[in-house]
Amino acid sequence: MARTTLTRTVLAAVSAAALFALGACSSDAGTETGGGGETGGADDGVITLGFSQVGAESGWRAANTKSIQDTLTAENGFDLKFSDAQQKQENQIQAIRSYITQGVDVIAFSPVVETGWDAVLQEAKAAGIPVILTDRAVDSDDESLYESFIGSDFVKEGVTAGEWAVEQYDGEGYKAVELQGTTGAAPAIDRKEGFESAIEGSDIEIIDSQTGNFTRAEGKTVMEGFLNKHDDIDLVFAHNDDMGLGAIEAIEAAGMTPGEDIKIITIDAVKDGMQALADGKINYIVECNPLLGPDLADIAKAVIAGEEVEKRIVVKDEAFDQEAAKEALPTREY
Ligand code: GZL
Ligand code: ZN
Repeated sequence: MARTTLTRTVLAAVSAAALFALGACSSDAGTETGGGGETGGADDGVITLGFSQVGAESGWRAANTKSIQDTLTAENGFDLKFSDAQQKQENQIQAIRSYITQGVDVIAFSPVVETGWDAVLQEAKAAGIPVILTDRAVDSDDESLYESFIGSDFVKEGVTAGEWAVEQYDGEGYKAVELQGTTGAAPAIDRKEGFESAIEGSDIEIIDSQTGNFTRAEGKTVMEGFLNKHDDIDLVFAHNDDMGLGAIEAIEAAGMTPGEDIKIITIDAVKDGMQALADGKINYIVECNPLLGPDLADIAKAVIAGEEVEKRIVVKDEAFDQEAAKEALPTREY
């Protein structure tokens, strides 16, 4: 089981690669600006892009950062300015303001939480600097504040996780605990919503739920708390692999066998999570593809060239059980 359609990212990457090939030769020529000149910005054919990253909180984030830094390179026509906000919204707002002051051609960022962005995005709009959202969404009424949002459907990820749990465990009176992602973050809000909707009508009951802030350390601490409070936990639903890996440590420290005594379902499908799945310590992982660099480069070039871009690009995700993880591990990119 567990293979769904190819990711849209792959298709976008192909078109982006073709675009790069064109872009590279034209910037090598150093003469034509590929149309970037007349629409403002990137006059020398180089797109200066300011990126504000959430932080370095998880394996997913590291893979996402690598994809962006490996793709938005000088030879691909970019001058990338990159900042890490240590998961603090005020640091992201500060970084975006500094990119506005520097007069970059494009601003891109992954909003750590959904709300509180309208003011700084209005400032970018007033400065005539287009904004692209990657990974996480903002809850803003004014869609003119950004050109495009490239990211997975987090509600669908939660539904996929919940549907598998129902398929496997319904009818056994399972008691579940939930390790939530960062409070207020789109993936945390939406994965919770999706999972809860999928288990409705089943006899799986969520008896406790708390944020582990998407980190392994906090996932472990919260799971230790759950184990002290409850002696009837059958299932852990963790909003990302890293918190699931922390839960494994807590479960083993309590003398129990993860994946057997307590089942675990997580989301991301990064290497460490897939290894634990293949080793039988996790039971199911829904992928959240972090390789957003090619889509971002593709959209940034189109925006600078004054082309229409899709407002919402949904990155396709797969899902893996233990058998599928053993098959996929040898060739996984992240
Ligand atoms: C999801 C991303 C989440 C990952 C976590 O697109 O925002 O943040 O699921 C990461 O691993 O910390
Ligand atoms: Zn929302």
